[in-house]
Amino acid sequence: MHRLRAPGMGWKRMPLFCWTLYGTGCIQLLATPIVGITFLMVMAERLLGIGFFDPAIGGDPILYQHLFWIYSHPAVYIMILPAMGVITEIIPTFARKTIFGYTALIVSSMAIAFVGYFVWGHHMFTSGMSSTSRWVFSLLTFLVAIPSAIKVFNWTATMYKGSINIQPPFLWAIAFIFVFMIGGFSGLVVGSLATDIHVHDTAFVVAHFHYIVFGGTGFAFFGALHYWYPKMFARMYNIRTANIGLLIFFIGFNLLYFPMFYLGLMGMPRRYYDYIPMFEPANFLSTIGSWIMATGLIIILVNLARARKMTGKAVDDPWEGKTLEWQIQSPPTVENFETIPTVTTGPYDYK
Ligand SMILES: [Cu+2]
Repeated sequence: MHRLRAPGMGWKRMPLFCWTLYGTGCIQLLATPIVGITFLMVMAERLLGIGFFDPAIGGDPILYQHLFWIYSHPAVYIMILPAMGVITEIIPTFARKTIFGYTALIVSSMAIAFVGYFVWGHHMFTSGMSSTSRWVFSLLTFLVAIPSAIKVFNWTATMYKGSINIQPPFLWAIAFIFVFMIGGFSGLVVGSLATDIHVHDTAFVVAHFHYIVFGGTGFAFFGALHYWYPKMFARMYNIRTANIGLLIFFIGFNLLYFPMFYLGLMGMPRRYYDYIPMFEPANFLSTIGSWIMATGLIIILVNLARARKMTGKAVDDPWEGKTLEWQIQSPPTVENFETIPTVTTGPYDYK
């Protein structure tokens, strides 16, 4: 991005998906070495007997937990930032409107990447930390919710008074916003000191995690697949089947994971396959949900796989997207462009 932008493609003309990848790149560069160093420490402990984490040889297991989460909280943003980028591409295309708050979306991506380094302690409220560090981590966790909320606001504002073209990628984006917000709100519950003590290590956390990482990244992944599929393969899938698959998947997803919020609040611990009789009805619903979700997933994947074999080429720009990839033929040729394009407008110039 620093060296290979096309002529005319200023920083403020880059598609926002690229900006989220830029933020992701920063996290990967700075956070991944931490887990690498941690593994080196584990090796030094096991092979050379240097006591880092094992109390028997003078180490501290809580130190391992700190190092793990200093990497692993930013790692969640490695998963969710590109997903947010995908949604930011899909919504203006199908609302036929310029993105609302382009700069705010860049700043929020970079803010998520930055603040994400300072909240790891929220995974360790019950591990034994000083009360001061606990409330500081809780406060910082609330701060990281702000840029995500800015994104949701801007996506909604982009759709406002747009001429909405309801197609599978757009429906995936709407479904993303719905499940991501449930994930986000439940994140406030686990990010607050008092309530986290109650739900820590319960099914509530499992529900929250899946609403963010599967409901967020997973939904955006399928949205992206349906958005760029005609570009990748020059074939169009069956729109109706794609919508039915999404609907079934969405119902199954919520039936699978929503009961876990209830189970966790009632005290069912995570990581156990067995449970007391009072937890049976909700677990039963969850199981049914998983079958419905799998059915939806099969419909979606079969529909996409079948589209590969369909005859008749999809048009190069079926959604009338404005970003550069839609200006070239489908599937893109080697090196994408025959001549280097000159960019004269912003990525979402609909009006
Ligand atoms: Cu975290």
